[in-house]
Amino acid sequence: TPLVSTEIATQPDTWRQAAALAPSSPLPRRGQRVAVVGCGTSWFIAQAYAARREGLGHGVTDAFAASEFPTGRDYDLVVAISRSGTTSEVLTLLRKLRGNVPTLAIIGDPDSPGREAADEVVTLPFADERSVVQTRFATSTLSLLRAGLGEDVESLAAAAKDAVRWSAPSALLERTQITFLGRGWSVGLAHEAALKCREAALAWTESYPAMDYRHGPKAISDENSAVVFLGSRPDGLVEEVEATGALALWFDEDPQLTLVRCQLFAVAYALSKGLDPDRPRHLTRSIIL
Ligand code: F1P
Repeated sequence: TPLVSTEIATQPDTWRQAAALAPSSPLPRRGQRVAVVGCGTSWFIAQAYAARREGLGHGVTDAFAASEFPTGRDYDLVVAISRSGTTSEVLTLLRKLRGNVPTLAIIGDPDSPGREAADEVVTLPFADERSVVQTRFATSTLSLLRAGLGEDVESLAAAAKDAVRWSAPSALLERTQITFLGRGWSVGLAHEAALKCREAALAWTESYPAMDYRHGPKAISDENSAVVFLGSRPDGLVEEVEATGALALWFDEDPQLTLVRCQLFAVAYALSKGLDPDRPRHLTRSIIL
């Protein structure tokens, strides 16, 4: 069994543990202007949280790739997400912000330099993975942050039972091009789902806000494609996807659960191609420049 499969399966538990830290953690407070940064998976989780926090009326929340943070903007708090706590762009940004803007780092490895680089730190060592590919650290970070918004992570973890046992249908595994679509806070999760399949299965995947699919991406769609929706699907879009010959898939559930299904799909897709999902080509656990 690949390591990543075990890490995916333990998710409901690591979500609970992460959410339990929320009351005692220095998370963004209602009304604060917040920026959230990260690289790769951590950036996509930042995007999802930013849209969720703002959507729930907790205040202006922006997300940036750590390398592209617009210094000079006025934020009350910058939250950096990094499993390794060693990613260069994240550490460089935190050190640059020191003394100018309060910072909080959410990291997996408590002994990493990320701990000293930020003013405040929350560590989730129980969610850290041995795989290069991130799964439960990402969703556990999101669970911590969602708990900080007053969301019911306990119910979400209980509802994850079906998602963690899901097997991707063979009709999906047979497709060679997969597009993930989201709306609102699930756009970031769609990007993360697409990245998972690129990393684990070296697959051709794309991801967009669902409405934007019509504005160009649709041109590549045919009977070799599949389109997976995370979150609600705009009226008529499923029919439009199916008319191209592509397979359309969606689930009536919290999009964080659909992300778990996408992680499982990425692993199954890798195995079906004879690839080792624990050892993606050209990748390392973190990028240190
Ligand atoms: C960020 C990251 C991962 C990616 C790859 C390289 O790491 O971009 O998301 O999958 O392994 O590193 P981190 O800053 O969260 O440790």
